[in-house]
Amino acid sequence: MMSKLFRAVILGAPASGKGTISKRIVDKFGFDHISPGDILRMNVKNNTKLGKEAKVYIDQGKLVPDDLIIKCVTSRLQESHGKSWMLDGFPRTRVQAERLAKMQALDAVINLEVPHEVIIDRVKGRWLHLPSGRVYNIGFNEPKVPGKDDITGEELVQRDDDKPEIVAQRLQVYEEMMKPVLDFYYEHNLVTNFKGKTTAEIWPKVEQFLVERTKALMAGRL
Ligand code: G5P
Ligand code: MG
Repeated sequence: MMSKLFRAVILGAPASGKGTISKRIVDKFGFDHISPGDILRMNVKNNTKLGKEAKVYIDQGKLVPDDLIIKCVTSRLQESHGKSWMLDGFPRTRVQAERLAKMQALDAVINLEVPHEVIIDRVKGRWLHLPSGRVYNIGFNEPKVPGKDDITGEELVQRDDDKPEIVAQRLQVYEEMMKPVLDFYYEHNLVTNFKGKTTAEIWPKVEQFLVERTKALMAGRL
């Protein structure tokens, strides 16, 4: 375990591989992985008040309102107290980025750049274990038993918002909303871009980057 804490966000279009890369970061570096999308989906499944409110937006491929998501992330960050963490898919608006900056200084912003045509192809084969957020894909990281999670053996599901028309809407929202967020982080000199068509191409670069950054943090150079 690291004695100094590392805090990062991982950004990228829908299905760019944030969850997949995050899982590898957790395995290699032991960071706490905080995915507001996963938290929202569990709330939808459990039909909570938050889930009922969020579902309306998620099903249309729209962002849930800032206040709702900020409240959700703030309370999850408190649980992460004392651990290095990475936030997956947050912030998605400038307001979210500014609120996060008030709560916590970041050490890195990892931005995944994957072409849209690759994304549209990928979501068709995505399968998800809802309680853990583990993702699979037909032809890439397939489950050992079709339709079942490797660890628990529980059912895998497909996401309602992975329908082609909703994915198109999510990509459009992403393009509109992310520019101000990235500009905010460029102003703070925090962004590192990782470009590629596959996780095999992107992951070694992210891994190398984090090895160097965490070393720099331990040496007091960050
Ligand atoms: P989410 O849950 O944050 P998105 O849209 O940002 O959703 P998503 O869809 O979860 O992102 P991802 O995590 O970037 O995608 O990608 P992934 O799941 O790891 O990989 C996609 C698929 O590709 C998987 O099946 C994986 O196995 C496969 N794959 C990975 N690498 C490869 C490869 O190399 N080759 C192949 N063939 N396949 C590969 O947000 C959902 C909704 O929640 C709300 C919004 O409504 C949002 O639409 N929300 C927020 N609203 C407001 N503010 C926020 N901050 C919000 N966060 C969530
Ligand atoms: Mg995800």
